[in-house]
Amino acid sequence: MFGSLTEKFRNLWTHLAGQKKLTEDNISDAVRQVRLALLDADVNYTVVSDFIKRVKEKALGDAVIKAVSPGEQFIKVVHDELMTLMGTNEALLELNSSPSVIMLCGLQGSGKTTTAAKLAHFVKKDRNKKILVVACDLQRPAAIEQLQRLCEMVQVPVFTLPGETDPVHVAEKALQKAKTEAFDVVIVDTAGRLHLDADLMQQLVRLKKAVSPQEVLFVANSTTGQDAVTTAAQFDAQVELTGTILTMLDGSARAGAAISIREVTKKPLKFEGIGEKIGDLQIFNPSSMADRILGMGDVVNLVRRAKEQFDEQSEKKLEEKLRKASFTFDDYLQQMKKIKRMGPLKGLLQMIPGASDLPNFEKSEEEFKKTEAIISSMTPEERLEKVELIPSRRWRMSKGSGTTIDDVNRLIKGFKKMKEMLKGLSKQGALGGFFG
Ligand SMILES: Nc1nc2c(ncn2[C@@H]2O[C@H](COP(=O)(O)OP(=O)(O)O)[C@@H](O)[C@H]2O)c(=O)[nH]1
Ligand SMILES: [Mg+2]
Repeated sequence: MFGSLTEKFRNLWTHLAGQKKLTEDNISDAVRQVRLALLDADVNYTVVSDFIKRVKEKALGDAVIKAVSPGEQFIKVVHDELMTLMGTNEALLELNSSPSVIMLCGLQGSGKTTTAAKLAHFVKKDRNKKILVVACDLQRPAAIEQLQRLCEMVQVPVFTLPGETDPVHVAEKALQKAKTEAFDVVIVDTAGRLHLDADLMQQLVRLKKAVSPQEVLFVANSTTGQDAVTTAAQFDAQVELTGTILTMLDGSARAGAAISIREVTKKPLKFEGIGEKIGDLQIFNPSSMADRILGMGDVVNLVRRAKEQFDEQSEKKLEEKLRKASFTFDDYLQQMKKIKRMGPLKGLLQMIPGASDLPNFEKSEEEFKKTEAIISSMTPEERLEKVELIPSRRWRMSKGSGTTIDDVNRLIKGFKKMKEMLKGLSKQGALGGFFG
């Protein structure tokens, strides 16, 4: 997701791996890299300065744990501070009134209408509530239809007043209906403009007064970086937000918006939009986001699932092998088999740090079948890498397994990559958590 930032942090992690303890000297480079990476990701300058100050204080403080390597220690400090920056815990919706009103606001194209429908779907299935969505964007002719079309898919009714030009009037009538018909949650979609303007703000202030929402959520297009931050601050000043929903996090979004909006508005990040489909909305999780920013994959979840499948004994042996760099094709196949048993492959592989670099990531299921066939057609010496895998051997393997020479080459490359990756993890002590 955050390609360049992730890449930078990964280098930094490797860089600190050999250090004995954290000193002003040896972290200065890492600190500088973190600073640059964050600025590069379009994080607000003041936010970065404060962040760096806290990271330095903590990293050099007396809380350094003996049992972990300095590199890990440093990453943990950065991780924890990132988490703090993004709110530490998941922030849930306040839905205690009857009905509870959620008002969405933001610039045009930020994803309000889509998010209104996604949110309706989410609240409906997650909290089992009766929901009414209100079309208060009377600015664009197609806006109401768009909302109706989306809500139809999740079978949530949309309230409209054809011919009405004042959104406040629509909202008031909708609220009346919600009260008499015992709706639990009312979601109000509002109009946006391309830029902030006084008219729009006035309208939102009046709307808010009319429906007294429990939640006023700012919908932010995270690809707009600093602009989204400035806009968030201005919306907050006018209508007092209760939180933010970040949209477009599926693209090549930079982490800047996620980090800065929370810090600048001091309001929690509640959800993240990760696609155009109705189901593409999830609760914003600061820890998982910090993981993603640091390029660690979703290690927490992976470990939890891995633990159910991997038996300790054989993992100890594997770790030993990795340390001695005697990881063989047989081990590779075994690991692949275990990973395969763990569940939907793509999701799982994405959770492994660095695994997205493995070849043919998209076609993993198919690859496994070929992998199995190719390794089965290797001689014992070949599997133990006791002989060089020269072209004639590779050709024989492809014939024996009914695959192409390209498949064989790719497998050998993938094997080497995994071996390298696991060796790297093992050196950093990360395998203790990963397999332990
Ligand atoms: N990729 C992606 N597209 C989104 C997301 N949320 C909304 N969109 C798209 O962004 C465009 C604008 O969204 P819309 O809801 O109409 O924005 P509004 O003007 O604020 O109501 C639409 O084409 C949506 O499908 C998201 O999380 N990811
Ligand atoms: Mg809209």
